[in-house]
Amino acid sequence: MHASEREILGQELRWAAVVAGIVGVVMVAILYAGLALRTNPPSNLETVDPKTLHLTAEFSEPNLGTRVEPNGQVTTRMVTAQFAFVPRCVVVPANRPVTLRFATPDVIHGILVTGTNVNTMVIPGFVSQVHTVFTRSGQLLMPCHEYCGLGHSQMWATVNVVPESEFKPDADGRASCAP
Ligand SMILES: [Cu+2]
Repeated sequence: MHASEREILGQELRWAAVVAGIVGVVMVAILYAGLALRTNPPSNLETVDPKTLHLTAEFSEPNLGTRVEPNGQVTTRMVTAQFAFVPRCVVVPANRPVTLRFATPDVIHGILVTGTNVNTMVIPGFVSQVHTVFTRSGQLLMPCHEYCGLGHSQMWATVNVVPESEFKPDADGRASCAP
């Protein structure tokens, strides 16, 4: 038995309506996530003004790089910008908790450290924070993995993981890569 042209057309229109409904639900979910929940890094909800972050506070140039806080906590701060990391190399101790903090003055970047579980987006307006322990020492590559413009492929930094015995912060608690 053959379906008539009219019956086929009716079935096609019903399926088109189902597909349009699915697309509509997905669009509503995207708009809700973008507008009501806001976009933020997965780690924490800490805001920073991208226009002034390099001028005064935590992410000003003298504060960048690795620093051992008075309580012994190791914190590494970097600015991720088009198209470089500042500083380009950071030194961290192996087998010790390290907190990495990133901020960007321009567009969305992403960072990962090869061979580790460090992987986060860096979104303008937010501080991205990662806690980790680097278990093997050596020079690890840290590329930008979120396309950020024409110089994206040139955007990478080095994480120099050194054994605890070679990690020697200065009197202010700062440690930097050897010149
Ligand atoms: Cu980038």
